[in-house]
Amino acid sequence: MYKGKARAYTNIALIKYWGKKDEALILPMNNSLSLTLDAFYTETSITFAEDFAEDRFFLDGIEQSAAATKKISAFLDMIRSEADCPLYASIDSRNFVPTAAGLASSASGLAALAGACNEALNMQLSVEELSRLARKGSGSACRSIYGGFAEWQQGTDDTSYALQVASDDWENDLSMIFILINDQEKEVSSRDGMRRTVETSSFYDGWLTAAAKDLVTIKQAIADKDFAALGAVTEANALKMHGTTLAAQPPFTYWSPESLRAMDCVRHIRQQGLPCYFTMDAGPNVKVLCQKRDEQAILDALQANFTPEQLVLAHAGSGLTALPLENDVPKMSK
Ligand code: 2P0
Repeated sequence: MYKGKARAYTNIALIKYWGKKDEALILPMNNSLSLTLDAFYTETSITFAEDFAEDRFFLDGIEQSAAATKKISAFLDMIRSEADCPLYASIDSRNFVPTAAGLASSASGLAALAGACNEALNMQLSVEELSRLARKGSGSACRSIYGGFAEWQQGTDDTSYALQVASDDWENDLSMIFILINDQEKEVSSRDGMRRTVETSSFYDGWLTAAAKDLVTIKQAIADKDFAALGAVTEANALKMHGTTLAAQPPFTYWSPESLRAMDCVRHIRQQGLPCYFTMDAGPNVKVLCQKRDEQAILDALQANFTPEQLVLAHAGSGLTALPLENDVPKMSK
């Protein structure tokens, strides 16, 4: 029996990953850049054992469906082959989220699973190798290997992984406030949404051109520690990503009326002189990027429009961490 445990924090892309050039390998159409956050994380333990007859996957203590387990098994098959381990596994994954707001993240989940396997099977992977492995489970997971800012470089199967973006710890001056809009299951999953957009959106070429330019702009903003430039390009990039969905066939959007209200609110607060900028992912929640020194004033302003339960404050989080095991179970020997 081999056992390992790891924790990974979720990340929010400031320059979005939106579209795959290879669905099976999870290779993206564009580079993306994210900030890892401390508010949401996943802890996963995995046990590989001789007497297991199949893989079993428990999320927050509840055994998951055959379909969900199959996805995890496909990921584990790749690891079993790389680590030369034929054993089935039991996975116990716990999502730590402040409310039941539908924010469980495949990024933290797959990064934590990659980390737990690395521990259990004593794979001794470098951070780049861990990032590459996590990518094959879920694209955005490759960025959660790192704390702070990370850039996922498109690459090929061997070279597509994230790297740390040096920032001289500037991320510790930043905050992100989540405005939780609803916890409904989304109508179009990010996987389906990306595919439909790549295949049918007449705005997609424009997205690719813009994302490449936005990446250059944001890296300069990080190097200069220029918050206004960072925020402006973050907000503009999210709007461009969401623009592509309106030109897809059939068209769709992740925005709800409440999302629009939140975006207006952020613009209004900014016009009042408090620098803050929004971003959105494949769902209706709005995330507000600001500087730590302004976070309380911005929270106060948001509280005029949203309930305290809807607002969750986050700061920069750390990278993938191996966790000690509860009892003394050996790792696989190298
Ligand atoms: C991102 N999103 O960069 C973008 C922005 C959603 C919008 O990465 O298919 O769960 O597993 O690679 O990583 C969400 O997609 O998708 C995502 P898969 P993933 O954060």
